[in-house]
Parts: sequence; structure tokens; C-alpha cells
Amino acid sequence: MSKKVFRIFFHALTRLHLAEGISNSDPRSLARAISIVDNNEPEAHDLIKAIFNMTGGARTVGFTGPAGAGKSSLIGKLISYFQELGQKIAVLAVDPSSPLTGGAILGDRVRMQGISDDENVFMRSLASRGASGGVSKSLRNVIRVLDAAGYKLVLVESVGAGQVEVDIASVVNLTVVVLSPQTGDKIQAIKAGLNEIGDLYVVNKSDLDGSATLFNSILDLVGDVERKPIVTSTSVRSGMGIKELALTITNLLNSKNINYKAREKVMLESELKEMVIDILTQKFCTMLVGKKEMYTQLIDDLIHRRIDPFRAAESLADSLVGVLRS
Ligand SMILES: Nc1nc2c(ncn2[C@@H]2O[C@H](COP(=O)(O)OP(=O)(O)OP(=O)(O)O)[C@@H](O)[C@H]2O)c(=O)[nH]1
Ligand SMILES: [Mg+2]
Repeated sequence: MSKKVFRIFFHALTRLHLAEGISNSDPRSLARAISIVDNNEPEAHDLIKAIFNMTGGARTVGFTGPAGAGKSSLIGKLISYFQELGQKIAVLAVDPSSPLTGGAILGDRVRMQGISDDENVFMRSLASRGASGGVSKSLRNVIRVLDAAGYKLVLVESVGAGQVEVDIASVVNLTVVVLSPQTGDKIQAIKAGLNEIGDLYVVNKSDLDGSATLFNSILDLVGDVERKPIVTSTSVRSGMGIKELALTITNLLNSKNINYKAREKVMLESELKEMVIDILTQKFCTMLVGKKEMYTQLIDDLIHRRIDPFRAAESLADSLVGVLRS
């Protein structure tokens, strides 16, 4: 058997085996499948192909916001309320900046007290390193694996700032932005894109000074936003507002006012576009190797100012498209 045939055969077997394990909620299959899609291993495409028609039922909630605002603590408390709904729950922590995600999830397990031993709560840190877009791509597929395994509620905590949070918001059904009076640059953090992504804004640590001021500033800031987000406050320390927050999230997830099918359509459209661009980029990069002579000449022309960058890029692109057509 040639190496290639063996590889195809091996991948097909792995795919079938894993897909079956996932649908039977076998923990080892689940862990392996998540690693495969998180690291975009060669089997990832076949695996998603095998489970795709089992997906579409999970609801996803993203928790984002500055470091230390209380995201993990809040998730830990909310889970017991969500469990009353009798659903299998998964928690994902996305930390693309950390090469050692194992440590992070261990810390989070301590904060999300009381849930680690519960077999209905699956917790996992995702590596999801790589450039912008890498996070959302991997996360989408990890959610699909969990969805196929019967996890109907997936909570995603994003650690990190800026683009990553925006990326995550584009993948989940509902985005909760968690802030606290302690996170010094609070208002700037909201201005830096966070005001556009939240369905819900939570001022956590309301037991501390400054929370009322923060609450009012957020109201001012998101008041004009079209999606009319809800602003609420909580204290993990005193328990204030947690039950209400769980209820608000549950109501939003079940709300007829939010058209999840329409949101899914938007998500699938942007995923499709991203994937086509990825495929074309890869194809063009391979083809560039075959255009080495033209490429070298163009660089030389650029260095000696015989051509401008726009024209150089256009002629190279035209030439590559020509190869595709032929
Ligand atoms: N006073 C007070 N402290 C809180 C509250 N909620 C969380 N904390 C504390 O704030 C610290 C940070 O909480 P985490 O839950 O780890 O915050 P996080 O947003 O998950 O942090 P990262 O994952 O590092 O971004 C911990 O020491 C918590 O005990 C609260 O309501 N009041
Ligand atoms: Mg955390």
C-alpha cells in the first residue's frame, strides 16, 4: 500500500471512529477530536465533514472583557443555575497568547469551584494560537464537536484583549462583556471595540467602590448602540445579581426576538468567505513559486523604481489568475 493510500485509509478510519465516539459522548474521543480541530490537524476536515449534520443545536455564550474582571468566577457561579435546565454544559477558555494553556485552565477550575467533578460540565482550554481569524476558525469547529456530542450550552471565556474578543463575538450566539471597577482602563477598554460586540454588559464586583459610576458610564456609552444591549451588575463575592443574570441569559437564548437562524446565516456566510480566501491564498502562494522569474524581475523593477507597487501587484495577480484559468 502506498503511503498516500495508507494515509487516506487511516484518516477515514480515525474519522469514523471519532465521529462515533463523539456521538456516544466518549470523553477520550471528545478530547482527541477537540485537539484535532483546535490544532487544525490533517484529520480536521474529514472529522467536521462526518459530524456536520449532527450540529446546529447548541447555543453559545461568550464572556469577554478585561483581565481580572471576574469572568471565570462569574461562569463558575452561573453554571449551577444553567444546570437546573438539565443540559450538558461545556466551558471553553480561549487564550491565544498563552503557550501554556494547561496552567490557565487549572487556575480557572479552582475559581469555577464546585463544577470540576460534575460530569455534565466539560471544561477545556484552547490553544488557538496564530493570527487573527485563527481563533474564530478553531473555535467554530470545537463548538461543532461539542454540539455533536450533545452539549447544548457552550460558554466561552476569552482571555486577552482587542481583536480576539471581537473574533469570538462573531462566533457565539450571545456576547456578555464583563467589567469591574478594578480594571483601571475600563472605559477605554469599552471604547476599543467592546461597545459594539455586547448583547449584555455586566458590571461585576459591585461590592467595590466605583461600580455605580462605571454602571452609569456604560449606560451612556451603549445607550445609542442599535442592538440595545442590557446593562446589569453583579457581585460574585456577595452573590448579588447572579441569579438574575442567569435568568437574563436564559431568556435571551430562548427569546423569539433574537433570530438565531438569521445570525447563523451571517456566521456561515462569513465562515465560507474566510475559507474560500484561505484556499485561494494557499493556491496562489503555491503558484507564486512557479512565477519565480516574473516575481524576481518585479522586485528588481520595484527596487529600481521602474514600476510602482500597485502596477507590480496587479500584473502579478493578473498573471496568477491567468494560470488558474488555463
Ligand atoms: N470583590 C470582588 N472580587 C471578585 C468578584 N468576582 C471576582 N473577584 C475576584 O477577582 C479576581 C479575578 O477574578 P477572575 O474570575 O479570575 O477574573 P477573570 O476575568 O476570569 O480573569 P482572567 O481570566 O485573568 O482574564 C479573583 O481574585 C476573584 O476572586 C466580585 O464580585 N467582587
Ligand atoms: Mg478567567
